Amino acid sequence: MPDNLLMQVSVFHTPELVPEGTPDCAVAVDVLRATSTIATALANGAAAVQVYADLEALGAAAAGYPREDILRGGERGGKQVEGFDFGNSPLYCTSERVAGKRIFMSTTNGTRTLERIRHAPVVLTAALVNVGFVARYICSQAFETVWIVGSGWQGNFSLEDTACAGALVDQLGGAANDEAVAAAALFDTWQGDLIELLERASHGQRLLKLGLLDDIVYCAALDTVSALPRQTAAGVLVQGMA
Ligand code: 3SL
Repeated sequence: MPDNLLMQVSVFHTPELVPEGTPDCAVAVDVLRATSTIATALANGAAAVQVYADLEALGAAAAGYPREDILRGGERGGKQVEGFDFGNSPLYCTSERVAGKRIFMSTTNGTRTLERIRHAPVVLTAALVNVGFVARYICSQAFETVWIVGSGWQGNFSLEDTACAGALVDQLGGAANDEAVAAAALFDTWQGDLIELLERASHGQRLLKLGLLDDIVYCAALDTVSALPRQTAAGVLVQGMA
């Protein structure tokens, strides 16, 4: 663990557990699948990903752009929302489909997490696929407080988000709250078999029933996507890597 004594790193398992106050940097995590999809879309050239917890607000914002310039991603309960271009699969976000497009996205839990932390001066998203890139960026800054917020599932803890938070904690060092220590222990235990961990997770089980094993395998891979999703305006994420 790096010797980063000045940084106070806190993990919160769900957006509901985030306290009042504002950290220097807040990181949203939704390994299955919102933040894996955001990282993939931006690494493959999407102009931006705009996130909305509410489908009506998404529709109103998207209506301000020419149809050919945008894609709409909508997921509820793991399934694609009717009338949307895609659900929430990172595998949809190839460069052929997303390069140059502005993506309007709403998902069950991940977009709610981003709404909860949107007032922090620096807002990032992380998934297993890009956790190392996010960690390197945070370590290069002089943040005193970093909050890592899992999305969970409808208010409940999720294994995959906590494991990803633990991967970040391992790489950041600093002083950690109890949840961060537990998250690091979870990641350390499972880092050699992340596919198995995601398959055991309750949301992994839900996705398996929908036939989405390929998404799970993709989301379980460590550091395969070069992306630093960073908020530039409330709910608007762009690629922050040079
Ligand atoms: O809950 C969410 O935000 C989603 O990422 C869930 S799903 O993996 O798309 O089903």
